[in-house]
Amino acid sequence: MQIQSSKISDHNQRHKTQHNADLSYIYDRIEKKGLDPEEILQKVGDFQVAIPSWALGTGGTRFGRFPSGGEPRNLEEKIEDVGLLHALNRSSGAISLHIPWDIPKDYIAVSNLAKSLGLKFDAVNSNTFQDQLNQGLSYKFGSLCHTDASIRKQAVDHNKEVIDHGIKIGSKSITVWLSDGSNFPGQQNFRKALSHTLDSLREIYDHLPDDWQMFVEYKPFEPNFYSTVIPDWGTSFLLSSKLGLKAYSLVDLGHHLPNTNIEQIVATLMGEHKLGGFHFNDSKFADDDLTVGAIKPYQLFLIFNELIYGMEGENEGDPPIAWMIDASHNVKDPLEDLLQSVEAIKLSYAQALLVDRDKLEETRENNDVVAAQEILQDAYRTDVRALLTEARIRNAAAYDPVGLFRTLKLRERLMKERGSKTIATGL
Ligand code: RM4
Ligand code: MN
Ligand code: MN
Repeated sequence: MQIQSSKISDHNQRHKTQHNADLSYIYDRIEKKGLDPEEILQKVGDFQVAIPSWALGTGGTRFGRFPSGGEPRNLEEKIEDVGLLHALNRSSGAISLHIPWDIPKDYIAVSNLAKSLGLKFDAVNSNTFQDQLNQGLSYKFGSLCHTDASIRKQAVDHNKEVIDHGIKIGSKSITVWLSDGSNFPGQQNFRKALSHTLDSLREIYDHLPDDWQMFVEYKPFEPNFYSTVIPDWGTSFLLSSKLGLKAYSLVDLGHHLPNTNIEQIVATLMGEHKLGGFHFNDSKFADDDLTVGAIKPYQLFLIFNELIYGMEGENEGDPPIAWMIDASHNVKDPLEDLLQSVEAIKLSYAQALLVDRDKLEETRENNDVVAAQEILQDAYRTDVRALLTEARIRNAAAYDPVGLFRTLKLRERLMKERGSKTIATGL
């Protein structure tokens, strides 16, 4: 299913007067700050966030799942869903596949479908946290870290296959997230587990084409609760440094214990030129996978403040960071939730672009704590929504993506087309 472009332009036309009034406010604010609104608009319009193929269906917890209908039944329909998002916001121009949940059957057909919707293929993801039907050996006690060399080999081979699938669709990176770890003290030899993991990752790394990157994701707990083999940014950094120039750390916002200073982690990794991937979500506790910006929008702004400091400074020559949403939608419509997440990411990005960096540095040099806070909060409290809207309108996307999704009854149409009992593969 696709949206007719006239539906979008009619919708935009209806909101034109209101939008123009809102836009003049923000243009004024930006100019008063001595910045160029057009330049900021361009950056905001260009910012693209990949959508994971596993976030298009309803997520669940171990207690249950409440699908709302019309979920994509196969990879093609997942790509079509991301196409809908991208048509509405022109900011979700990539999809990230999880293997084996989404193995393309016909690479050319899948590539052509994506291209026709303006989509690229982002990082491919391997899965050694579940046992698949017909799989020889079990990952119950780990994969790349396993005590048994034949299980490690099976997991390494799977990652190599994931790279091979990615090559065929034009991906340029693989994300490795491991659930490996232990549930009880004494269960695992920490040092052996880490060293097996490094050796296994080395074999996968050797399989990477020259123009590929590997992202090493970390997570402090779940599904293992006593220890995980790659629990934190430091361990991820250690591994990516040992692996080589094509390996980077990946920050998933939900993979931190409560109150961790994630912006500082971002600053440190960027200082080492080792931040390669980013998974956005929000949380109250840890890997809650909630809508981006739903709970801690100021933290997201502070993270963007560090990202921009790097991207517009010493990290300018680094490969672009792979931005992705990694969220789950237990009670919301997945597509509406994703639209909200993309909006929240771009709002924080735009607000952080408004920070007067020279002045901020000056206040820091002078240890003027109050003035430093004023500068950050002045940017954070600026209402930049009309700027995002303007960027969308210029890119032929919708004035109000969620509003139009509802007016056009897209979910109802998807339910009619696909049925109300469909369940997408994923978690
Ligand atoms: C993990 C992690 C990975 C994602 C899986 C589905 O918690 O965030 O990035 O691949 O979930
Ligand atoms: Mn993640
Ligand atoms: Mn996660």
